[in-house]
Amino acid sequence: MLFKNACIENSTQLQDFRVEDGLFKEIGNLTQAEGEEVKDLEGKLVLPPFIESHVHLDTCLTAGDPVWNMSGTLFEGIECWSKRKEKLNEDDIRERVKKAVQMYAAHGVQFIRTHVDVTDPSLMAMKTMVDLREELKDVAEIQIVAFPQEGILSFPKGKELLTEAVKMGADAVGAIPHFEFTREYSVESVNFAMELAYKYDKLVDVHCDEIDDEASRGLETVATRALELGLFDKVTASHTTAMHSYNNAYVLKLMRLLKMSRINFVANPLVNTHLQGRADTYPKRRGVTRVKELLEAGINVSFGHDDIFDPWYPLGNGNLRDVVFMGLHVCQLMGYEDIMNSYRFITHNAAKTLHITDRYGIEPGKPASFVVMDATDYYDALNRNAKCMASYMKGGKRH
Ligand code: 17E
Ligand code: FE2
Repeated sequence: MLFKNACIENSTQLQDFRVEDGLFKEIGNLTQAEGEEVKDLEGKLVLPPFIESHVHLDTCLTAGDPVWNMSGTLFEGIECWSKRKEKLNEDDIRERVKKAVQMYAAHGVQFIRTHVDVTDPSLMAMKTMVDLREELKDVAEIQIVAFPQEGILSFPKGKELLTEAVKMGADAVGAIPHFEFTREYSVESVNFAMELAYKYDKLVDVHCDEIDDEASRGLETVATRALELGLFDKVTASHTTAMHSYNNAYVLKLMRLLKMSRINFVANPLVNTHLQGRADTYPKRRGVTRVKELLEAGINVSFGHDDIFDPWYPLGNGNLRDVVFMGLHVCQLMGYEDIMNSYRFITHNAAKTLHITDRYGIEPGKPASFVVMDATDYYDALNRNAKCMASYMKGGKRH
């Protein structure tokens, strides 16, 4: 099939591309072969599919059930979730996850990395998500992080539950060092998670320093272990909001290690502008990590939604445009090129985070997965909150 007149990733000239056997065959100025089906895209923007690099699908669509998070803190969110967790059953998880994944799909998202809480002796959410990953594979490719929400060392049998979740088929191992009872537990939890990932050949994605405490230093341990174990870009540090509050002298030193470690970062601008700074009077910190500085240092950063309507975030509809929009404001990335290229936070940069670059991107030989936006370029798409007109996965139209 031949697609004509596409603005591929903000290209100034319109291009055509051919899809054959589910792959991009060629890109350029192409002529219709005999009997070939043609679709004229009339200058619309074509991007590789959007990628949600950080969300909690198991908690989605539970805001207010059984209680609302009144303080807006991470910690009250964890308490609210702990109450909701008692009521979890398979049907409940299935229904909510399917709904959330469909919401994402309608906005052109085809890849989702979800954290799944494994501080639950039944591992109900983990089991169900492993099934759903397979069931929903034609809607979105789901990656599962075994996430110890209430700690590895600070939760009964935390190590065993995390190990069991990895054996059940998690794609990545998580940790939450800033939530552990002590600094010693915090370091040990990161070591444990990363050695587990190394042993079972898994990716790593740590909820790292999601707190306004400038003394929260989980990140240096994550980066050091990524380097020493040779895990490098298989490792991601999510949130890292404490970095917003670190002193500049420490960041200067830290940057060297971060570059050497080659780890990825995920910022969650919607959720962390909401959750952070809650213990401040005025001025109130925004608490989003140092995105601009990380990018300038050549470090990969993607943006995630983190939550859709749950104890940590009471809004959200699966449209990653809103994540980018907030991220650009809060990180002060509002130059022309910054805005034009900002789709990269939810496409190419996120593909690096998910470690899927081998099968991602609009290039001959790669799976023909792409979205068509009702816009002339991404600046226009972002500004007008343009609709996703179509989403093709491996050559097939999904939406
Ligand atoms: N759990 C957590 O520890 N941090 C978050 N931002 C969310 C869940 C959403
Ligand atoms: Fe999160």
